[in-house]
Amino acid sequence: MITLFPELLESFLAAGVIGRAVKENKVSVRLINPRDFTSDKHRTVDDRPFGGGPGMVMKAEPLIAAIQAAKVALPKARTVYLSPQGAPLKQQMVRELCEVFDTDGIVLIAGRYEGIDERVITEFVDTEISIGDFVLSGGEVAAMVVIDAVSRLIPGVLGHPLSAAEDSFGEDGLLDHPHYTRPEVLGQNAVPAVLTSGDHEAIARWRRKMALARTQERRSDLLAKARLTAADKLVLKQLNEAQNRNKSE
Ligand code: 9WO
Repeated sequence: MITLFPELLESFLAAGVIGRAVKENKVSVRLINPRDFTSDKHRTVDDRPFGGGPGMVMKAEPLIAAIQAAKVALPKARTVYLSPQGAPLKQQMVRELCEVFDTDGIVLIAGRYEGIDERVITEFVDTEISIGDFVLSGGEVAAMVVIDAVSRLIPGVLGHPLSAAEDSFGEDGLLDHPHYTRPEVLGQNAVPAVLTSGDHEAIARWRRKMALARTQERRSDLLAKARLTAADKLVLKQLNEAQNRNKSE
């Protein structure tokens, strides 16, 4: 990863499941600072924008030198630039990046200031990715999102091997169902009875129904692409009918 602030990544790469994956060499992240590829006295990595205007632009040469250093270690790597102008990140692309990471490696570029010189993008970037429609103060947090999402798909990184596939946006493209743990009664709220019934088929049906209901209520855009069984479609129809009954009351 190319960044002017490598220290931002250190606790992230040391903590939790990512930390363990790094320790066990399932994930390896090398941090390369363009400032280490400057040759002037002030180690300059930014400059004023051609055409004028406020703010600064990341200079091309130190950034290119940093990318080339990364490419010496990973000659076949995919170069990814994180910016609001990129293609929206989806779980499908995370799965693809996990494959690329495994076979060729990935060079992540985190920008700072108002952006990087456009010629670095045209000449060195293979894929420009956005994690959402907002502006950050730099690409590092977005790069951490990519590292996190990709790492948890690597075999053995998550404790429970089924979790990665079963979570929200697993294979079926639905939101996750609600989760509960002890105590069974919390203030006024008891855990849904089905979860303590011991009836594992009923539990699976309830969870699927909750996943469908939440996806329909909160993200109906996801339902169009979701992998739905005939039983799922029946559940959605029943949920709609129940909703319409409530409306007409
Ligand atoms: C600054 C800015 C100011 C006014 C209008 C638009 C603007 N865009 C930017 C901008 O992109 N600043 C960047 C800071 C330069 C590149 C790195 N930075 C960044 C990356 N901010 N937000 C991201 C980002 C990356 C991936 N997904 C969402 C946001």
